[in-house]
Amino acid sequence: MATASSSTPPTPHLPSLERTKGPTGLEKLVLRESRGWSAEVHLYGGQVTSWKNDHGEELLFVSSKAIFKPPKAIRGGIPICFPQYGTHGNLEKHGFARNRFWAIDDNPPPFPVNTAIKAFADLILKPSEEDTKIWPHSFEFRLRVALAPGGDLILTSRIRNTNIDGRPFSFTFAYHTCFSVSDISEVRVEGLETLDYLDNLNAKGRFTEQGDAIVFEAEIDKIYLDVPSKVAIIDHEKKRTYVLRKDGLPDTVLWNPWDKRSKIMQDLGDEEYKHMLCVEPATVEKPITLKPGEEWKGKMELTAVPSSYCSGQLDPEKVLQG
Ligand code: TA6
Repeated sequence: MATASSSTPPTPHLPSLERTKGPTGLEKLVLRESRGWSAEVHLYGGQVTSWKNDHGEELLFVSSKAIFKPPKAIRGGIPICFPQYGTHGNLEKHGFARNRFWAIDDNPPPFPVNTAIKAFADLILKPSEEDTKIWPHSFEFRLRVALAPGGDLILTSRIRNTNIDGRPFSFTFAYHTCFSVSDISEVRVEGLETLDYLDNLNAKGRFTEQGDAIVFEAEIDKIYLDVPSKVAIIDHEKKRTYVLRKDGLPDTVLWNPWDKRSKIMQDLGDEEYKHMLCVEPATVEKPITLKPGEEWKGKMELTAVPSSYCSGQLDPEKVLQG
């Protein structure tokens, strides 16, 4: 069982970490912090599928048509794209980590200690023999999912090359984070202005973003490059701002399939694109290369705050500089 301190349970009845099963029998871990925030992570895909605030409101988008059954990856939440992001390589799209069963890591190597965090889970993925036929490398992928006091959701990935034949390997990676939004046409994203991006809808060509915050009026599938560590997603209608901080992940993908593509996706409702936005810290343009024994770390931290939004201006004190 993953470790979590239970000396001060968050409520008289609910433990800070619980192992349970979803409706289709897939195992998941439920994390709870003392003020009532919670998160869920499925062992299938090592995928976070829920993050709720202290009012019980879901902050991540998971499709009502999501298929919780292998080999399909779960549509929504935070799929892990590894060892390949998207179609940037010869492997299946987004690699195989998102449709493998991860194990609970009972004995993770030391982690920088934050004693305030009581609710966390450690998962591990090692390649099967079948996997090494697809990608001929040995690795240990450790994922820690933590719920900080106050509700921040923190994902830390540690990937180690365990090849014994001296060979390095290279990979690309993304936290394919799907946020729940009230109405995509009421959302804007700040922190990506003027950056270069690769446009998946335009033969992966390289372009430069305009100076304004990004708003959504059509399908978007862009990989922003060398993105500063903080991006804000402002949901006007919901009066909620998500702040995404990242470390070790230079790029950030923005994706919304819009109406036409939604209609051809089996596991997404026709109108659901209106209520989702994927903002995905990633390393795509420059793959990570690890020699045997080397480890890479990539971290994402999500905060959801009531928007202090006034006359079209995000309060910079509270969000991008906070
Ligand atoms: O990250 C954006 C993206 O690569 C898009 O191109 C889009 O197709 C999406 O991921 C979902 O991919 P999937 O394989 O889950 O259907």
